[in-house]
Parts: sequence; structure tokens; C-alpha cells
Amino acid sequence: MGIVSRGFRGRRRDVDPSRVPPGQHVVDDFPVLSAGPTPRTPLSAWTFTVDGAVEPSRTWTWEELQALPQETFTTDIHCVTRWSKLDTTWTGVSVDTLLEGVETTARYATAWCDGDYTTNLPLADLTGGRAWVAHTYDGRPLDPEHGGPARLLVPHLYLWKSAKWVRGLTLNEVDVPGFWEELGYHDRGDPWAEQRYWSD
Ligand SMILES: Nc1nc2c(c(=O)[nH]1)N[C@H]1C(S)=C(S)[C@@H](COP(=O)(O)O)O[C@H]1N2
Ligand SMILES: [Mo]
Repeated sequence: MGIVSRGFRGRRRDVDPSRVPPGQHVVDDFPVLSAGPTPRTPLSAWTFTVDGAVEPSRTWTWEELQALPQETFTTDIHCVTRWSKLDTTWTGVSVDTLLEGVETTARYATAWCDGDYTTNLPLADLTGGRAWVAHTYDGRPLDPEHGGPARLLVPHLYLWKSAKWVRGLTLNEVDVPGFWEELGYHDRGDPWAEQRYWSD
């Protein structure tokens, strides 16, 4: 028996409360949160680029990305609007793979996307096997609404850091606030520390 009462969660199975960050509740569905319309870039025009404080920049086509080592992993995701989803399974390319051999003095990155969305992260949060460019969810191509053809997935931070329709990472020496970070969301967004807003 968990310490969260059955009434609060209705009929869903018991979850281990130690897996749920403070102020979050577990959902079974997969809500869609997008600040704008869903872009539809054909795979033939899709590329992924690492640029900024890296010489030369590198770009992969869709086929080249698929040819890189792929990882399938199961993880929990946490949205700042207070839902968490446990045991989600994804396939994608580790950001470590994309940054292999890159020498840079940059300590930050901005993820950019089709559409105008950006989000900033310390490089340290994108490396060490904790961030992926994911194209498959639950064994199927990622739905456009959830960021297909590919999204960044950084599950140890609030989900606004997991840029949907991601097309590249720009490496920066200085920290440049992204879309939500400029509008008041926390610069880093650690759900376990409840880093929701600037004041947190
Ligand atoms: N490009 C882009 N990425 C985005 C967003 C967005 O509006 N545009 N919303 C962010 C926010 S606030 C959240 S909570 C998650 C939602 O992902 P989901 O729609 O797959 O649940 O995507 C994040 N990535
Ligand atoms: Mo969000």
C-alpha cells in the first residue's frame, strides 16, 4: 500500500510514491502541451545539427541519424503542470553519441526546433547518458503531437526542457534563456527540487 490514498488517484494501480517528485501526480494518459501549431517537416528535409561553439558544426540527415547507435530506455517524465508519467519507453540516439569527439569550451546549449520553440540546458545535463534525440515512443514512430519525427528527451528535468520537433543544439559559452525560461520558468527545472519558476 502506498501512502497516497486510493481515492486521490481513482482506480489506477498503486505507484511507489518515491518515484513521484513533490507536487506531482501520476497520469495514465499522455497529455499534449504545445505552445503553437504542430510542424510537419518531411523526413527528406529533416536534419539534426550541432553548431555554435564547435568547429566545424555537424549535421545528420534522417537516414544518418538512424544509422547511429540507437538506445531503447524506459523512464519517468515530469511536466511542470504537475503530471508525471511513469515507465515510458523510448528509442533514440544519446546526445553523448551526437557530441562524440566534440571539443568545446561551451558549458550550455540551446535546443532549437521546427516552430519557434527553444530551451536552454547546461551541457552537463545533456551528457552522461541522460539525454536523447528520441524518435520512437512505445515501439512506434513518435506522434507529431508529441514531437515527431524527433524530440529531445531529458527526463531528469521538467518536460519543457524536452524540446519537441528538435532540429539541433547550439553550444553556447553563456547561458541563453529559452522560450519558457524567458517567460518565468526556472533556468534548470529539476523536478525533485521543484524548480518550477524563477523564484524557486
Ligand atoms: N517545440 C516545442 N517543444 C516543447 C513544447 C512546445 O511547445 N514546443 N512544450 C514543452 C512543454 S511545456 C512540455 S510539458 C512538453 C510536453 O510534451 P508532450 O506534449 O509530448 O506531453 O513538451 C515541451 N517541448
Ligand atoms: Mo510544460
